[in-house]
Parts: sequence; structure tokens; C-alpha cells
Amino acid sequence: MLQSRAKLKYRGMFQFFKAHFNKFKAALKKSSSLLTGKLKALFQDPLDEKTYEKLEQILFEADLGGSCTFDFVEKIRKFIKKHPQATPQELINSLKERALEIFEEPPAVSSSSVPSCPHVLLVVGVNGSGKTTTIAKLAARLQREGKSLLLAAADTFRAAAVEQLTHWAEGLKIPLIKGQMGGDPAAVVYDALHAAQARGLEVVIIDTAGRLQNKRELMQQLDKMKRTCSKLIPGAPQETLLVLDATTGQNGLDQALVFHEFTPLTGIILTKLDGSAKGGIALAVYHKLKIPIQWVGLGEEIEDLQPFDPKAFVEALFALE
Ligand SMILES: Nc1nc2c(ncn2[C@@H]2O[C@H](COP(=O)(O)OP(=O)(O)OP(=O)(O)O)[C@@H](O)[C@H]2O)c(=O)[nH]1
Ligand SMILES: [Mg+2]
Repeated sequence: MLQSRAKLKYRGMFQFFKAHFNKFKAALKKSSSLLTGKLKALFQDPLDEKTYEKLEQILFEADLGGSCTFDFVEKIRKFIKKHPQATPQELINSLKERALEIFEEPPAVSSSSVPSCPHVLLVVGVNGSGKTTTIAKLAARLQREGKSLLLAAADTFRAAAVEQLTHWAEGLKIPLIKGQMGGDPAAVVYDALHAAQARGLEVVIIDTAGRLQNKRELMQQLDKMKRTCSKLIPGAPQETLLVLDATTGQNGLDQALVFHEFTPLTGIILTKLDGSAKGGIALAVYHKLKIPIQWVGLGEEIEDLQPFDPKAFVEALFALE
């Protein structure tokens, strides 16, 4: 009995892993076969100093970023020293192993542990990264789990942005608080949190206007929104999530660094992995900042949001076909 239960559990886990792997694999198909194709070709040639230079270029082009690329090159250097006769597949496996090790390192941040209600999620990111769409996807997921929610349209720059969130909120039958166009987004945050408290709702998700990380004034505005949250609800926002468009490549790392500096992040949502993204940015960001990647966007539809699964992701990134 015990044995068959364990077997069932194992099978369930395997199926869960397989489903994730297949989704990531489909999303990363083009770039992963390009990456592993290049690695295989490289490792088939005689291994010498040039191998490391070329490896550096291949990894950098896969969006792994400077320090992560350097880390991987060093790993391979040591591996080859120990196993000079290693096959291309063994060398690729050692890169895979290092990638997994990176994701296994403990995160440097965590969401607020102050048990307060509502649980507030502040969603930030540059223009067009996918914030509003991701909020709708996340809201739909939480609603399915039975959570009561409220959305806050704190993008007071673009009327279209508020309309976009209103459209999703109406479809999902989730209450939405919006403010005056051109008004202070912190005022929308205040109204939203107040309303959620009054109605006893469990989760508030705040949509913010897209902002470039080099616009200091706009970045400081985020801090004001945060302070408004914590004034009303101790510990809020419990989560500050950066939405990163995976197709922006290396710039994504800079976005994460600067947003984290202005408004300490607790998590990252990587969107558009179904597009031309190379995926390496996930490794680059975690290697540098140890901010957990919580979700990935794999399409434009409401169900196209998946929890980030490092193992499935690494398998897909280094998949052979
Ligand atoms: N393929 C794909 N498209 C996505 C994904 N997430 C968002 N998009 C698309 O990206 C575009 C921008 O999405 P928005 O949600 O409006 O982005 P935003 O960050 O709110 O934009 P601003 O409010 O203008 O800063 C839309 O066309 C979305 O459908 C994803 O995971 N995959
Ligand atoms: Mg938006």
C-alpha cells in the first residue's frame, strides 16, 4: 500500500515535471537548439584556449550576462582539466549541472513575513514588459484558488492602460479601483488598499505605469507608492514583482539591478519566453541578484502563466532538439 502510494506520488511528480518541461521546451525550442547546437559543435573540435573564448561568446549571446558567463567558462575549464577526454555531451551536462546549482543557491530576498491582510502585490517594470497582461493572468490563477481579490489601476499616465485592466477585471468579475488620469498613483494605491480592507478582501494587485529604469523621478514614485502601502498595512506591499520581458536580452539584467536598487524586489516574472527570448536572462538575473523567478509568461492568453520550475527550465534550455 505504502509502496504504491509512493509510486503514485512519484508518477504524479514525474508528470508534473514533464508537463512543465514540455511547455518550456516548446517555448525555448529555437534558441535552445541553437545554443546546444553551437556547444556541441564547439566541444567536438579539439579543446584548447580558443574553446574557452568561443564558449564565452556563445554563452554571452545566449543572454547569460558577463559574470554568469565567466562562472560557466571557469566551470568548464576545471571540468576539462579533470576530464580531458570528456565527450561533448558530458561537457554540456556539466554546464547543465552548474545551471541547476545556481538556481539551488538560496534567494537573497523574501516576501514580507508580517502576517497582514490584504496581501499586496506591487507590479513594476519598463514600458510594455507585460505587467498588465501578467496581472490579469495572476489574478485569474489566484481567483481559481479561491482567493478574493481587488485590482488597482495605478497607471495614471495612459487612459488605455486603465481601460486594458478594466477589461480584464470585468471579464474576471474582480473589483477594480482606478484614479484620475494624470493624478498621483499613490492616491490610487491608498484608495485600493482602503477599499480592500473595508471589504475584507485577501489580495490586492497594483498595476503601475511602465517606466524606464533610468528615469529617476519615476523610480522614486514607486517608493512613494510603497510607503503608502506600508502606512495603511504594516509590511505591505508584501511582494514587489518586477515584470521582465525576456526578449530584451542583456538589458533585462540592468532593469533588474536598477529596479531592485530603487524598490527592493521580492520576485521576478519573466514574460514572452514564447517569443524570440533566449532564456539565458533567467540565469543571468538569478546568478547576479538571487531574486527568485516566480512566474514565466508563455503567451498572451490568460492561462499562459506558469510557475517557474528551474529544473524543467534548465532541461529545456540545454535540450538537444
Ligand atoms: N507572446 C507573449 N506576449 C506577451 C506576454 N506577456 C505580455 N505579452 C504582450 O505584450 C504586450 C504588452 O503587454 P502589457 O501587459 O500591456 O504590458 P505593460 O507592461 O502593462 O505595458 P505598459 O503598461 O505600456 O508599460 C501585449 O501585447 C501583451 O499581450 C507573454 O508572456 N508572451
Ligand atoms: Mg500596462
